[in-house]
Amino acid sequence: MAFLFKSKSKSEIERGLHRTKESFGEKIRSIFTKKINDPDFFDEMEETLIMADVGVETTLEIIEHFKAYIKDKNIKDGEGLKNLFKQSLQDMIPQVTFDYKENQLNVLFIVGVNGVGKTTTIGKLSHTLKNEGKKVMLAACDTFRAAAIDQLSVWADRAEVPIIKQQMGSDPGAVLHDAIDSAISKQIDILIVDTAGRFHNKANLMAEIEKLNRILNKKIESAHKETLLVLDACTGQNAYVQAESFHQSVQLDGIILTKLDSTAKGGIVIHIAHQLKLPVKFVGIGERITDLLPFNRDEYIDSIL
Ligand SMILES: Nc1nc2c(ncn2[C@@H]2O[C@H](COP(=O)(O)OP(=O)(O)OP(=O)(O)O)[C@@H](O)[C@H]2O)c(=O)[nH]1
Ligand SMILES: [Mg+2]
Repeated sequence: MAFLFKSKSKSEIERGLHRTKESFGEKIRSIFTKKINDPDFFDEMEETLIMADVGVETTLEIIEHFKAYIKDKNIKDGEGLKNLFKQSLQDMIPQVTFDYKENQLNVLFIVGVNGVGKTTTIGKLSHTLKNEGKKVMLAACDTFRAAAIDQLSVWADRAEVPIIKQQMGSDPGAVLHDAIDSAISKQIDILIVDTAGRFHNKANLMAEIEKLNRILNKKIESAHKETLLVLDACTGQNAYVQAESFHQSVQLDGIILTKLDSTAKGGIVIHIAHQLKLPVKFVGIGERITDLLPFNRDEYIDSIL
């Protein structure tokens, strides 16, 4: 395993999370000006976490955890208390890095419902990976709309990476077939596959993703594959429902959470990571090609607290 993405500076992380920091963070920080024997302390904490999309179940677990730490350490206020809360949050979120394998083809399937930011994220990923010296190729497997292929081509141009595509309506499986052949012959490090977000219905969408997975497994056994679900952080609890539903049908390896710059409810990160045991691997913090960060649990928690 190699950690590819260089850590971004603190100011970039804070820029991306400024809305969450200002609303969720401010409320949380103000709770810690109180002592735990204040009758409102835990009620306010519960309300603040739920309002920030942490989810009821996860919120109650965090508070229970926090109370156990308090009892154990016998700390009742100040920085020490805040640190125990920080620890309670850390316990809820797995810390992961992007799992990249050297000297072999890595394939990233980017899945998610329409409009969440799949294509944009692929553009950002390509740019970053290419800048880190990797050979990247794109596969336009969203053949459902002509605009989807055109949009991915624009991102391929911007990131200066090759793209394998066919006409609208062609079989996504055939595109993947071509892309794998081309990736192998060009010794590509990372093939990123764009998939359709809209389909006739959900069952068809899942079946299509499974079909692409089968094609990959059949064609090349040695490729390292990851299926990453893209979710729009602005959709809050609905993003959680999407994650749950995809996770039941397709084996997911992680989440990319986009549009964190546009929401004050960044608590959804904690909810998804904890309840589905799915790591958030990247976060989108804007529409520019550089607006993608590797998700870092501790930086995330620090920027809130
Ligand atoms: N503010 C903000 N906007 C984003 C981010 N990521 C994507 N977007 C915007 O979200 C919109 C949809 O992005 P797309 O990449 O087209 O989404 P998609 O999932 O490929 O959509 P379909 O192909 O229709 O399924 C675009 O306007 C993007 O600019 C982000 O991190 N922050
Ligand atoms: Mg798209």
